[in-house]
Amino acid sequence: MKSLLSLFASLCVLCGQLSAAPAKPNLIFILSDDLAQGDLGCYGQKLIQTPHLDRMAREGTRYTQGYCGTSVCAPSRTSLITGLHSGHSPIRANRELGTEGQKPLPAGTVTVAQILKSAGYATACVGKWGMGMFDTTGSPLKLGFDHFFGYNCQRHAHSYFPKYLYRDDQRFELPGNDGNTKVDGTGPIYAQDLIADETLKFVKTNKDRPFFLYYSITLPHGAFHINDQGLYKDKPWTAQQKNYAAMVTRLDADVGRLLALLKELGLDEKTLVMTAGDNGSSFNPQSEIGKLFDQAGNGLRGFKRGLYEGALRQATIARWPGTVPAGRVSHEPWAFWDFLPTATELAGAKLPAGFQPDGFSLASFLKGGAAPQRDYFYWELHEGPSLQAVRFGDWKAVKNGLSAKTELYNLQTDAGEKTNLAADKPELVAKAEALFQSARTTHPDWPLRDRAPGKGGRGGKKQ
Ligand SMILES: [Ca+2]
Repeated sequence: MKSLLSLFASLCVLCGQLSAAPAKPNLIFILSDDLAQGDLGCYGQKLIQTPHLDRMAREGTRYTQGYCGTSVCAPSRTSLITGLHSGHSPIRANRELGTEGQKPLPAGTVTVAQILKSAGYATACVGKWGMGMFDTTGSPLKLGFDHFFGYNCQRHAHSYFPKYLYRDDQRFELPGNDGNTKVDGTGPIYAQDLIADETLKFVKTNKDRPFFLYYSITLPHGAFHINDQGLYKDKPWTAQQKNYAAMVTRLDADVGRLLALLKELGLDEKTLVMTAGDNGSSFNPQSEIGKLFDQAGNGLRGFKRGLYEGALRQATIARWPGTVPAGRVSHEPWAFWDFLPTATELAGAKLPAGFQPDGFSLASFLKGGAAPQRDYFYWELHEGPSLQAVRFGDWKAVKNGLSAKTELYNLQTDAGEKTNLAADKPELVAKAEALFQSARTTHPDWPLRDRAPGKGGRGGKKQ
């Protein structure tokens, strides 16, 4: 009997191995700057064409409650890379340094790239970095990336016709580009052409070994520069509206090129591709672009630099043929700080001793299982008044400044966060306020404030 059981156990192990996803799958995370759910056809957009991302959603799983790290660039990206939510992360707002670069990730920061590199992965960041110049502790080349290509600095990335980019830490010139970061930027070289080509080159070069590509595409963030308005040039829209639509369609096309290459190289079933925006829509619904395209979509409240759902829920899709279920739409929540533990598990890697991410591995969830259970999600942001938000179960609490009253919403019945139930649910407000204290570590750079120092209002740089 014992031997029969052991034979059965061995067969189960064998079956498991045969049906299992490949060991050390390639991992690609495509992070689009300021892309919102409402930009994509698969989330309801009618005017902007996104056929490749829509197909990716049909061939994979689309998530309606995938949350970003927090709702501006640098701290949101820090959560993605470090596995820490913004109550524990070293970067909790955009902070500009000098003429180029942002406040760097400190020495000793653990990153998903380091973990994957230690597991034998080739690693690259292509696009925009924004977490420290090359001569600082926050250089991508010191934090696990073998290769970097693109813009180091967020402000530099506002120009799509920059005067230069970086290959690793070496600057190279783009002659003839005007580097204008406002409007009407122009020049012979559209940076995204080079960035898209570099992603394809990296995949081709590393097709025979495991790789991690952090494709940090700068579109469709402003300035709204495009070298071809394409489908939209004859629309009865403003130039800015045409440019924005063309930028979204352009990033979609470049995702399509990458997916086509994976297929061509026979890598489809060996590669998990995930996409997201780094924060929700950057547009007030009454703005020129927001009014026409309704990026917040789905009736969600708020946008970039706030902590309502329209700022936090991302256009998140995962595709991995044969492993991630096709055509699934999941409404279960997860967040950027889950990516590091997910990648660690999928790669068969180990977390560094003593390092505890805030996130949970989504490996089973991605493959069709349930999302990990957790006590809460937490966000904070220090662009102006210190904002805090927490979600536990269906309840979401938001506090828009140190002295602000805590608001409470039931996301199950009120995803648009229209009805503040704080007065009716004092016990839940008390729970939220306890989490506003316990979910974060104090940090000298990020004290909770009603106003940013030296600012008259919301303050903070816009990225
Ligand atoms: Ca952004």
